[in-house]
Amino acid sequence: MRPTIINSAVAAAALFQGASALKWLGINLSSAEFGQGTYPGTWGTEFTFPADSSISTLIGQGFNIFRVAFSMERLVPDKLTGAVDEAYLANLTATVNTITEAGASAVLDPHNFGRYYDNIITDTAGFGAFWTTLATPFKDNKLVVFDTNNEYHDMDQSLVLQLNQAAIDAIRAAGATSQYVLVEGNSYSGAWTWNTTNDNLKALTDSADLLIYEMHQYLDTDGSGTHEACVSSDIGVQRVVGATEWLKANGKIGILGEFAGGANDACKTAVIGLLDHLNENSDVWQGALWWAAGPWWGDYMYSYEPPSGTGYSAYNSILTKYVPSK
Ligand SMILES: *[C@@H]1O[C@H](CO)[C@@H](O)[C@H](O)[C@H]1NC(C)=O
Ligand SMILES: *[C@@H]1O[C@H](CO)[C@@H](O)[C@H](O)[C@H]1NC(C)=O
Ligand SMILES: CC(=O)N[C@H]1CO[C@H](CO)[C@@H](O)[C@@H]1O
Repeated sequence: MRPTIINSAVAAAALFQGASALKWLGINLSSAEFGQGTYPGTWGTEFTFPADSSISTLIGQGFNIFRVAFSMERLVPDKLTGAVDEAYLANLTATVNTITEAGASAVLDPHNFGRYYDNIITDTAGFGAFWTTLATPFKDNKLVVFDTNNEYHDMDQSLVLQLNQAAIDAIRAAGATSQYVLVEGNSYSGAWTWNTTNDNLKALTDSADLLIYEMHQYLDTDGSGTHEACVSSDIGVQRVVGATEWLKANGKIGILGEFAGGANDACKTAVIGLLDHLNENSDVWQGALWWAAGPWWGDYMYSYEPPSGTGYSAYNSILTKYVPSK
């Protein structure tokens, strides 16, 4: 670790005074969706579930929302309208309960990119049926948040609207009427292209009026989150201002469901700028979630797994400045 870098980042973060205005600050928990393409795969080999001890560590630091990635193919192996795999659901439920019993919110994230067994989901009724199956066991847990799907991409834009709407309607019909629903957009739900790509999603309706637009944003050159370097030290703000304006113009609420930066000075400054911007615009931004913790990330550049993940080591002193006050 290079102390000068840490110190400059902390000094910049210290410009932010007072309590965070964000409702949520949290971490993605990624592992139950590992082994993509190998279904169902074997627990302990292709996939595993997040470690309760890591969740407790992060909650102890003030993080209050966790996005739990899992795979639709493991939850509902036969077909969208089929029955759940009870063992996988039990493990998912155990992770959710660890989070919510500690008072934090748990986002159920079918990490499927709008696809099921690699085929774009076009059966909107079947997608609704999947959501009836998933929402029903969680309908009474108010700290559960439903995320319709991770990162739709390369899909017909009206299909993305219809899939989101089918999910919302099924969740509400299942009796889950007091939980938030996160909708995602096409083009990997990117904040930087939201205002041009996903403008049609402003037409989504929710009988419970608890919709939040979930966008993702990485700060590397192609916005993919696959490079350690960030484009510039103010790229965080640059990439989300258009989305902030879109939310305001359309009277919508947003959450940054995935973001990250490499363990370097430019990225740290960009992340601080990004979080400051979200915090200053907390009338439309509810929070943000780092990508990602999980037991199997190893030396992955963004790993937020305590106690020694690269992202955790580099960013925890920054992110904890933005956790909501209790
Ligand atoms: C669920 O977790 C247990 C360990 O707690 C493991 O033995 C089992 O194989 C898991 N099953 C699935 C389907 O995830
Ligand atoms: C969309 O957002 C970008 C920034 O992300 C901004 O430069 C552009 O002017 C916006 N376009 C519209 C149509 O609002
Ligand atoms: C940016 C990033 O890490 N994206 C990952 C999201 O999760 C899937 C599945 O775990 C990975 O394949 C992506 O690379």
